[in-house]
Amino acid sequence: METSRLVKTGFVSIIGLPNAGKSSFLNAIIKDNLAITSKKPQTTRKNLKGIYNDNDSQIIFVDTPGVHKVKNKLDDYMEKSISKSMDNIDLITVIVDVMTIDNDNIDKINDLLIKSSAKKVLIINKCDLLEYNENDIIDKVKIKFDKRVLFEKIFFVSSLKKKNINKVIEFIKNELPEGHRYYDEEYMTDEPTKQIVADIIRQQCLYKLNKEIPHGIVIVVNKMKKSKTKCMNIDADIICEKASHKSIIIGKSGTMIKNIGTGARIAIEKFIDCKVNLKLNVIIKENWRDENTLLINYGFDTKLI
Ligand SMILES: Nc1nc2c(ncn2[C@@H]2O[C@H](COP(=O)(O)OP(=O)(O)OP(=O)(O)O)[C@@H](O)[C@H]2O)c(=O)[nH]1
Ligand SMILES: [Mg+2]
Repeated sequence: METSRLVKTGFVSIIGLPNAGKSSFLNAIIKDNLAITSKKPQTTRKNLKGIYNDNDSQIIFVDTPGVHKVKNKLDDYMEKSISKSMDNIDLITVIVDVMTIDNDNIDKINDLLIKSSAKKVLIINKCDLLEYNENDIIDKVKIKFDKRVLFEKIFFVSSLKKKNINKVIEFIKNELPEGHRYYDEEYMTDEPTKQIVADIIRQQCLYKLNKEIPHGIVIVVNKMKKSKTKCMNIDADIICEKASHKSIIIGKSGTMIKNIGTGARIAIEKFIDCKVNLKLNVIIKENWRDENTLLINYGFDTKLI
């Protein structure tokens, strides 16, 4: 593909409540497993760019954390990330979960949308989960949004089954201005591989650990180095908040940490297409979600959003 030619290009933010399927929507567009997803809310903690390329467009999608109540400084970082994703943006996609829309509280999303002059598209997600009548759903959804929030278009989508994703892309493309590509075409994200690896390990923690434990976990990848045999040696810390959490993460005779390690190793190998040797250490840092210095060390620096 030629890079100097003018194409349709721009930035598109993906916002919504936790668990609505924002990261799954990004993955459906870019690549399975670029963004981690899970059944647990607050899976995404940082904005993540996914770069869509084809012959006549480059669309930079920005996946964001779910809009939720701020209880600590990490939540505050997440909230600021959502607002930042809407600065200088060409279009906002708002994702709602068709299964929960009746009970969802979207006041905060309304506040964010009212403030933004960007074009807006509503994505009703998880449509594979029920038989539906489009007009009934649109009526239900419309009463949730403030009258000042106007959507250019509403789509019924299944991110999991990739239903109607192409229609969304085609629509967005037509809404974007012409310009030069912002990124080389081989890039699907500007996120460092180390951060994606850290997220893959955290995804295994979200899958395998219960209750509040995964929410208090952060992963730091200390080392990622290819050996002479072309195996990637990765050394990472699983940081948790309490001694009791550490024992659960390690598990009886180390079974849980082994389980997390195996799942993470397989997923990392798939992502980087290379054999992996993964070493995990469990470390306790009480209250890290409220400590500025620790948050900065772990990559949650509000100045860098
Ligand atoms: N059946 C079905 N499940 C979906 C669909 N999209 C997402 N999910 C599931 O919904 C859950 C949440 O998906 P995520 O993509 O992690 O949601 P999110 O909005 O990014 O969540 P946060 O990062 O926590 O804000 C996961 O278990 C997904 O597999 C869909 O189209 N159909
Ligand atoms: Mg997410």
